[in-house]
Amino acid sequence: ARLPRTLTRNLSQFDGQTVRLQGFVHARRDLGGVQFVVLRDVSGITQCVGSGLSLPLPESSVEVVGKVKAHPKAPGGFEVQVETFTVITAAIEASPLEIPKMEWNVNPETMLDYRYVSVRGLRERAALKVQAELVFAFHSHLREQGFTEISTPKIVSAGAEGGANLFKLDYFGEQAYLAQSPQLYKQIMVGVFERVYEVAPVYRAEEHATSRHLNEYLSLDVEMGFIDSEEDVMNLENSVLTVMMERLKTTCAAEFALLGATIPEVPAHIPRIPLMEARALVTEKYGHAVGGKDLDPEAERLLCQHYAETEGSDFVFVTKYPRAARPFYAHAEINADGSLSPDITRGFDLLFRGIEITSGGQRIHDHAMLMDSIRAYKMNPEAMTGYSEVFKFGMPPHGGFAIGAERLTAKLLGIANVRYARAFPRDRNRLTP
Ligand code: AMO
Repeated sequence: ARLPRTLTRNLSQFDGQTVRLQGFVHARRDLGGVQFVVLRDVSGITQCVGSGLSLPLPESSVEVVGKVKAHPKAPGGFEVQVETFTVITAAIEASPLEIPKMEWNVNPETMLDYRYVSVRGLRERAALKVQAELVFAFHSHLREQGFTEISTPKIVSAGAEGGANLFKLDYFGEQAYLAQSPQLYKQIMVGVFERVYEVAPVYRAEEHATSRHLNEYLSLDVEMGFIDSEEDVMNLENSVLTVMMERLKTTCAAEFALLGATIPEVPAHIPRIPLMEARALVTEKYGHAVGGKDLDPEAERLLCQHYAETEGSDFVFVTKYPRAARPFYAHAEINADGSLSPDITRGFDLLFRGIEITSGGQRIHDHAMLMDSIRAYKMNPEAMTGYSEVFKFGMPPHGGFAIGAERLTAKLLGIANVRYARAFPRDRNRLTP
């Protein structure tokens, strides 16, 4: 009978026994009398040693049957002494990139030009594995908390976040757009399931090339009904992040070791600071004059430095955003006397290791208030009826947030550009592969 396939990761359980491995030729060396093949499978790499082997080109897929032997110098501490070596599918030409030699900072454009093979690199796939585990934990914790997964349209008739960064699309002669966010639909779905989430790509026509912007990114969206305030939403994000980091500890230790990165501790209560205080702190402590109405990238970096140094936290919530820096659906701050603030909202951002990874907040749920806001933002109320009408039908107080998956992944692993936290990034100059 044919031996079952063994993953390279499990070799230590088979010391002295014969195993069957399948994978790709990661590297190879022919010393004449003896040949070495480093075999890469989904779980890691293993050195295989044989004699009289005719070695196929790197990246060929192969099968090795042989005996496992402890070998302190081999990756993983074991090697396989080849008995039979079978080429499953031979590579028909040399790979344009030498997979074992790749680094993110080596020739980045070439890496992306040949992304269909460069994603096979150990570091490259480690980032994608970490992201997959983050998404898994996001699903599992939210399901446990009574959330239902939804799927909202990515072809839409209007933008949710305003601004000019909408991709236009011809929809059978009608003007349509690619969704910037599931925002309006996730709010509507609170009326159905009360607690909802979505994991899906969204689209932003950002013209500029920065290390934090993609034109297509994975948005981890949450919306939750029957809240008291945005504090409930921040508490939920606090616990989601805790579960996500715990998941990484049990599933991605090797990936973090490979990249020399550390999994952060999520404080039981992530520090929270109102935006205006954050701006003042950065100016007073670091002498940085903050431009605009929000935090600029340098202010985000300095604020994170402050909380890392003073509270040992890699995370900080910036709360109570001014109206001028928030979209029309943001709920106004409710003053102590019950009146609504004209210029402060219940919107927040979450910063992590120097950059914004989340926006969120409480939303307007009162129909009249919503219509006022739509008009105040100079939006066309007629174009919004597919959304605004539902607020005539008992929408409860609600709020939510969205995490940019690539930003979180990149910051966790110390990857300098979000493009390398996505398998096939779309940026200003890149539509293939
Ligand atoms: P916002 O527009 O702030 O909020 O986006 C939420 C998060 O998405 C990530 N992000 C990006 N990542 C990569 N490339 C981009 N171009 C990009 N733009 C944004 C960031 C950001 O924090 N509807 C609200 C969310 C909500 O309130 O629920 C929204 O979309 O990590």
